[in-house]
Amino acid sequence: MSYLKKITLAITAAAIVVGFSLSAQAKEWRGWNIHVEGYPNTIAMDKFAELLKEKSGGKMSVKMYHAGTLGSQPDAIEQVRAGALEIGNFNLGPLGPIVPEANVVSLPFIFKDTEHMWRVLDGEAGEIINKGMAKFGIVPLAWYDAGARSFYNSIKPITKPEDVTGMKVRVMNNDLYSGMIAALGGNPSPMAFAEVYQSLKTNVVDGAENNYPSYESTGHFEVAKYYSNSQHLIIPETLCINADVYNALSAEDQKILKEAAQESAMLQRKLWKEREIASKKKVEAGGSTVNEIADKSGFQAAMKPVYDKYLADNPNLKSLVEMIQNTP
Ligand code: GTR
Repeated sequence: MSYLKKITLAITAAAIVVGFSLSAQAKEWRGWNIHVEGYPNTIAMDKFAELLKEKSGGKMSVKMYHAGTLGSQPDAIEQVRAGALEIGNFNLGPLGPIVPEANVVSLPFIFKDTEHMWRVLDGEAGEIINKGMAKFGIVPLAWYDAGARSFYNSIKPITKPEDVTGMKVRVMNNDLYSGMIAALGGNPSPMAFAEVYQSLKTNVVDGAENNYPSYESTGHFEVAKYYSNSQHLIIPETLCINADVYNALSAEDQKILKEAAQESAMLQRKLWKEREIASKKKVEAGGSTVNEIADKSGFQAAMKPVYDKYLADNPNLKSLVEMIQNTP
């Protein structure tokens, strides 16, 4: 073989190898997260990215954008649905207005406690919620813990429903939450997470509601000192992917993806339990007054209009509500 022919062959072979590996290498996905460094979800999402790369031998990879740098949660949900972003860690609260099945978890007091929520999500009701999300372009991969949400404000401890009367309370964008505050006689103020600190500080709102880790990590405890353990909402969060991206993967890659997500969720749930305790300690040390509400029955009874509205809007989901209520 002539020298020239050898060179030509070598170049052709190299080009084939380069071309092959380029086509086999998928583009790097982008993942949205609202939480800051050190938050359980942030650590767990980074773990997910690491596991995904490792388990797929670099074939699947995702770069995480934390602290809401890619925009607000409602916007990010739309972006994942449209495929402008591939991965997200979403609270089911802001997903609810899009996916009626997923909105069931935003009915106040629907879960008895976090363990009850896991039993529901692992059962038939969880399947219905999953399918609901898939219909709207989002495939859930694993569930993250977000504890229970309680009220906090800058005026006084809340012990009974009437204490909320007249208060301006920030809620996430979801009519069920606005209905919940209105049912207690308060003024709901839907607003993005990133705006809450300033709004509390400047008394644009009197209060808000969230779990201990978010009350602490955002610094809300510095500007709204009364945290009242109403635990009116227990909302799970999903680590999820755009449906088209998911459906284009091989069965083997889908399995790897789910495994990485499940492992990250196990880590998140462990870190969550630790962070709940640490955050409570931190806000108390920072001067917050925490009060328990031994009898929540008044708050629960006041939620009837919220349930009535949800069922009137979604008569087909009555059985889902009952299924959750009847899950032991
Ligand atoms: C947090 C939750 C966020 C966001 C936030 C909020 O607990 O993890 O995804 O929903 O609450 O209140 O907007």
